[in-house]
Amino acid sequence: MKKLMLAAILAVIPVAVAAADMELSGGFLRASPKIANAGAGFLTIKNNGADDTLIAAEADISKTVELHTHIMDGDIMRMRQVPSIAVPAGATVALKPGGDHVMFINLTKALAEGDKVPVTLVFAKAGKKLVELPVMGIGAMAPKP
Ligand SMILES: [Cu+2]
Repeated sequence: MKKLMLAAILAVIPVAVAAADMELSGGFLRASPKIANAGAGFLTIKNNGADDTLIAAEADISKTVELHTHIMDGDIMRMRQVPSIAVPAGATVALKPGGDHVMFINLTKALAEGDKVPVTLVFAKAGKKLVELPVMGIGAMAPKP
């Protein structure tokens, strides 16, 4: 019986290791200068595990949280919602100004510089990852060193 239980515990460990394989760094959040009452979140995702996909993000600072990218429409850069963001095995994917980002629409809280906003990233395989994004001023391009 003890051996059986040990086997059951060991069988669970690889899942826990895989869950730790998403390294989230360099995150920050800023109010959007273009859309009133919205904010954008950025961070770097390093995937040490298998091919994965970021499929959603959750936070309690806005009514809606979407995954966005930027596209060029003639000379104008526009934001567009995307259903998911690919995070291939071994890749480092940067969500950054001008590129992919997490969009917070219809903010329910005022974002003050220096606040930390808990954001849950939902990956298809790695599951939910909680990250705290520090709030930066409008137009900030990178987190404070
Ligand atoms: Cu956006």
